[in-house]
Amino acid sequence: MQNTEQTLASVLDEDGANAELLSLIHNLVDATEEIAVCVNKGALAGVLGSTQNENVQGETQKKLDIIANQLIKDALLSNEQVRALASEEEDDVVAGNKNGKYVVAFDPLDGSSNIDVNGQIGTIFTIYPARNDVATNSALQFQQRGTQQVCAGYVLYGASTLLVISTGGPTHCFTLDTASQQFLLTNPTLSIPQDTQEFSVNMANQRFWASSFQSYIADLIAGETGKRNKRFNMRWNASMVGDMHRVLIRGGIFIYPSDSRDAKQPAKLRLLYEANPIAMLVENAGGKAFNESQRILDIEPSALHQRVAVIMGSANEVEACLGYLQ
Ligand code: P6P
Repeated sequence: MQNTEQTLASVLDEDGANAELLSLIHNLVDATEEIAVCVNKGALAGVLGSTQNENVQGETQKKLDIIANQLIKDALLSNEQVRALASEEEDDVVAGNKNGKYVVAFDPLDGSSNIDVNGQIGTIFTIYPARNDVATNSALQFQQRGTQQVCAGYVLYGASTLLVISTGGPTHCFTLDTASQQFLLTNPTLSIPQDTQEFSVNMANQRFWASSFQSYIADLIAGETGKRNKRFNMRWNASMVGDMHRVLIRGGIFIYPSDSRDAKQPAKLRLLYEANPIAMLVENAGGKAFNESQRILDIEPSALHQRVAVIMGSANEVEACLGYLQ
């Protein structure tokens, strides 16, 4: 049984993480502590605002996107166990050590539109075993189902800096103790309530959704006056890490459905470094994580930056939503 205030190394060691994986996680987490310092300084560190560059996603890069990406890349490439890395901010895979045992993908700063307004932002990461049947820097290193992840986690930068992580066992939550600069265990086993009265969706896209999904949301809004017979509340932080942390702590359903705004790109969130790692954390906390037809962790990836619809959170509410779509 893990106790609060245990260190990250001690908890993950008890979960069975080997020394190489632990060393990799430590390098990654150390980089997020440096990012937390930049985030906390904000304007005083000159890290707010945008650059003139666009990333592979076609999004304008914020200064902090680039800083966070570079800090994590440097930390990972210093570890001999990293075969390759992939980032939301990098067009292609970056080669590491050809004998490394693991590959790492990350969204260095999820929720970037919140940076300049002091909103919720976070780093999402995922670790897979390296593939020996493809080249070190091949995108095929990451063409693995989410069920193959050996570690998934996020760091949420906010009033407290939190690390939520799983290496296959329970989903743990750690809080950064700024005095010792260590993440200390504050919730050994996150557990998502099976039912909820709180949904999370960007209502501004309502007219672009499929009619079946519009019906589902309409029934949530109808509350006790409609077929759901209970009142619902809504939250939307424009940061998957922020919204999903709330779901992991008190339940809820978070949805980014496909929509008709861009026929070439009906979904928004990225499978590799957003949906899959969060789906692992959700399932290991007793929740469910689907796209509009299948379990996210079972999706066979086809492209490095592919996007996917996301329906995740309280198991019974995810099932209720899927009932409208199928
Ligand atoms: P919208 C952030 O850009 C992100 O990838 C997720 O973190 C967040 O849930 C979503 O996009 C917000 O999208 O369309 O509401 O700005």
